[in-house]
Amino acid sequence: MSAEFPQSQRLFEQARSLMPGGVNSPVRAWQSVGLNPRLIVRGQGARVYDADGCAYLDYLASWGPLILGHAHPEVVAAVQEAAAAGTSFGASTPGEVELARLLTQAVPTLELVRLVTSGTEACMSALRLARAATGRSRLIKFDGCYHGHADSFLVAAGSGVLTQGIPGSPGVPPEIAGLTLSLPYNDLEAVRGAVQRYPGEIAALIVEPVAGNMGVAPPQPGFLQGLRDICDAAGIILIFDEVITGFRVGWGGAQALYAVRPDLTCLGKIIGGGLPVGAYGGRRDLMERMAPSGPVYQAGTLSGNPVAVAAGRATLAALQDGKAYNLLEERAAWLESELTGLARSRGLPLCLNRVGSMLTLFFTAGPVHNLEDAKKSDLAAFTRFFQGMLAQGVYLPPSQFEAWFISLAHTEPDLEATAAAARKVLAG
Ligand code: HOZ
Repeated sequence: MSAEFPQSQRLFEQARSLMPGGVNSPVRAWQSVGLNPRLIVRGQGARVYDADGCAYLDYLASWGPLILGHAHPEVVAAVQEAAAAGTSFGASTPGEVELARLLTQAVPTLELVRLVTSGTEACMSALRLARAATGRSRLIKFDGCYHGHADSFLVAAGSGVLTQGIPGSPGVPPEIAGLTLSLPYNDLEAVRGAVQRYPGEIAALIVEPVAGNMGVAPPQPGFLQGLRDICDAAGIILIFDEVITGFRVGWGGAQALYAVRPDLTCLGKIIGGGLPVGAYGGRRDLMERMAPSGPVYQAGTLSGNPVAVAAGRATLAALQDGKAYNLLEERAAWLESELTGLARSRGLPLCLNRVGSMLTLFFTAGPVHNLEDAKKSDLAAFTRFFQGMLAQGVYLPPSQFEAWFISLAHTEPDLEATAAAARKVLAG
């Protein structure tokens, strides 16, 4: 590690002696970008500050939740007020009812919703419900999509699993992994083939309606509706994992943007405003199978935690006025056109995929429609870019296979500074 960052160095050395790899989630270790991580002590607006006092324009946004930026005053005030009234009761609170109301109004397919504490829990629970409702065991997912770290999903998964080059995970029994069929994203023929191969055996199909964990790969026209049609014909429960896209690509999520109705939806990230909240919900007849209305069990001491729920409500309130998504679109489109213009003028083999305020600059000429395409990226070139941008004060996700997130706190001058940094780094 560079001696220029002595505090991060000292703290990370301590961390390594205390936690596996020095981190509490593998993607934070920066292993694939040839550096040790900077430890972050503070965030404000579009910036984070490391332990050595350096400021960075932040496009990680805590991996997606911080659509308002760091320490947004209304979120901070809501958290302070909720914490002062008691941090956890293990009993129902009015705030949970309000968040559930907001979610069900914003996402009409959520006829009933259950709050949990993470996206992993949301996806794991939705899958259990689909298996219970259908009496079937198999699952279809897509290569490079990531639905949290529950056993059934760690098959050809994206995000940190992909970044680390681990195809699955030791500890997942082969009997469980064998029930998961992982197929190429955006390939309806592959889905039809799998459904024909296992008639009456597939409980659920789970998809990120905009893939974000192999880097951003938008659904091709007709892909999501095609999945809906296949699931309808075969009695398969269609689950949209909107943990990233929910309230990111628009109010109502990707299902509103693409006008396709899943049976179940998983949420997380933005709905907790930077605190731990997940949710799953959907068709009433399915959700009523969950305990205590029905026999399918799922529970949590901190589910619907009052402080986390307060952060989520404050975040959604700030997004609700309709202007927020126009502004995000405008700013993200500007950055896209600067970066693609730069690539074109320099003749660089780059491909930028963007949906709303989530984007990835792939170091390949593209197009990138699926994991195989994403893997054509020049990872050494990405690493040089990541390191160069960091040196220019721009903090990107430390992997080619992740999404950058633009927040409402990113001002026009911030984006201009980002484009200027990219110009400099790509020229070098
Ligand atoms: N979904 C996040 C990355 N794409 C997960 C972050 C983590 O694993 O810590």
